[in-house]
Amino acid sequence: MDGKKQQGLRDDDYNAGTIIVLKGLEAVRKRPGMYIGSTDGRGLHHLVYEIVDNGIDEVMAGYAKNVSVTINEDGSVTVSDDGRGIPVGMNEEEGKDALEICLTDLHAGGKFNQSAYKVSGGLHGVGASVVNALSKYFVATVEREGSIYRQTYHIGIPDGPVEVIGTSDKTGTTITFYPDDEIFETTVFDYEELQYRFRNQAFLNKEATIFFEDKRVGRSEKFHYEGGVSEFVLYLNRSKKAIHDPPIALAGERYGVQMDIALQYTDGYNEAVDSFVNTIYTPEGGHHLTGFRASLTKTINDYGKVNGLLKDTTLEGGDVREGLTAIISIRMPDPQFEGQTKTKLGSSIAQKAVSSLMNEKLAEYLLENPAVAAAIIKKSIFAMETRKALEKQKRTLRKGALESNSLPGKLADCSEKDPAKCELYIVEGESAGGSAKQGRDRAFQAILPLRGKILNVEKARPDKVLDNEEIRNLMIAIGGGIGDEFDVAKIRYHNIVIMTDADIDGAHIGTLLLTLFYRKMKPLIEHGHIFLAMPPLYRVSKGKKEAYAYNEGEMAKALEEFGQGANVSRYKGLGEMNPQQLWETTMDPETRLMKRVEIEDGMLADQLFSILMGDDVDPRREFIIEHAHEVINLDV
Ligand code: 0RA
Repeated sequence: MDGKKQQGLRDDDYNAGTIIVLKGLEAVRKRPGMYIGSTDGRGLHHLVYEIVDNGIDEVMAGYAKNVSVTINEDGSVTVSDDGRGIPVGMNEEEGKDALEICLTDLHAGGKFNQSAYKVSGGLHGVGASVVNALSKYFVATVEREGSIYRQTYHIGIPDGPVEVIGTSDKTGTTITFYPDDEIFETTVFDYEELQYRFRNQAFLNKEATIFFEDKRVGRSEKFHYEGGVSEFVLYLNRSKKAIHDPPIALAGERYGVQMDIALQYTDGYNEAVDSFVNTIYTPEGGHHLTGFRASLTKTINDYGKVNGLLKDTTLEGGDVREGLTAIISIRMPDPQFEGQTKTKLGSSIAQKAVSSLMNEKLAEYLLENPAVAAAIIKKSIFAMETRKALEKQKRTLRKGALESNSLPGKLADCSEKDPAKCELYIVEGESAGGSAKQGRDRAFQAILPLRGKILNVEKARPDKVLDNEEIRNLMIAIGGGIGDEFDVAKIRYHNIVIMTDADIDGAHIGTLLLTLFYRKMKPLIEHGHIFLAMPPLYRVSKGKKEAYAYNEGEMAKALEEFGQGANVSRYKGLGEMNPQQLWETTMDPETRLMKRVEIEDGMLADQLFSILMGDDVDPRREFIIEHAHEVINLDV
């Protein structure tokens, strides 16, 4: 540790406890990724979530009602709650104020706060001390026991002892922090990102009111939803047509697990079932989701059989989940997480609890609401019939394709056979397709030109999807099948590149393709096989000198380099490039730019596709143009 990092420490502070704390802070600053995931924008926003989660914990424990978050004009963030206030007062054992211990000792959180259903300290919950260590400046203010206490820190090290700065008859905690720009790639907070998180948290904690203000732009809003998870489901269905209203709400406690479940069927074909444990999103599911699914299938089948609505048929899980939007929110002590991203609930008691509650309460609901029950069963039977029609269609197609061993006529395949080395370019338009065929390296690059726009699968009945020739060609060329049984191990290309014009139609075609991949071949995206080609936007030239620019900055730089008399032309479409240019700028692995499509948040991606593609696409063009960047990257 250098001298600067020890600022604010007096010699007599330098006891064994201090050394441990300094070691801890040093570890956090050395490997911030270990504590907050990353040091990019994501990690930056994580700092806010850590602090807000502490406030939400106070709400969940029944001590607070309000949490307010402000992005200050100088870019710092202030989080305030009206909970009990972080404990203050000398801790004899450690020889330090409890407040200081809470905010500097990595392991202090749990020692002081024993609340049962904690968010913080849970999955990624690393506590306020990590935020402190990664902040160039951090101020904690506590109102408690009649006084206002304050302590300030630099990179986690106290500037001095806890001070009393006034009196107060309230309780609560206020923290302001300035993320350290030596640690983070960016320190600029994104309003939409924070807004999305706070809104979800408010839906999941109906007792909480979250105030959010951005002083940089003078924008503010309040999140408070008395309706809790039911209101969450209504919100998720805001651009869809529900077949019953209000949502079905099931709540209760079993085996020490508190459950809040809401479900509503729509006339669409997608399933949007999202689950949470102690308000932590569990995109990988786990035992709570398993219990939900099993009980939903069983309860609906039982009801249908007993009431003569289902004769000699059994509905499958997928049939009863078609068009379903649901939120499963459970709270339990000490949940265990597993899975690739540690977002899968591994506590098996949750399955017992959820299925027990559902078996009882959903059956009861169906009995009391026969019209809704009949509508759900009718919809599920229809889903079963379309599923069977689709299976038959796939069998015929497979037989046909296998027997003739034929790939689509329009596909210009590559000679390489190892999928890991192969690339498929999906190209907008026959003419750009022609250029790509001439310009490509045929050893490993295949070209599939698309004629016009593919079907919007968001709106289409599942058994109509394969009636679309372009989608059939795509499916056969890619080779992994489509829908539930899509098998990523069978794909013929590991890089699948969408190459469209940089205009409105191009953005639209790109979005239609992404919708197809997201809804019908999701593992392609999850395994990182989908890319967007990034053709240059400009060509800068002077005499024989020329350069391609992929953005405005590069264009300006080239202009400066070439000096007076340089020309700029804007590429509007792929068709403006000859095969050689297309290869050099967009297809040559040595020089091209590509973006990998990633799903950061499945729940958000679902909303994005349902809103963008759910209704007539035309009125949404403007939205697509405005948000082309986010839409295409799926990481709004
Ligand atoms: C430890 C113990 C107690 C409360 C808290 C921590 C606490 C931490 C934060 C962080 C942000 N807001 C917070 N509010 C409370 C319980 C103290 C008691 O028993 O009075």
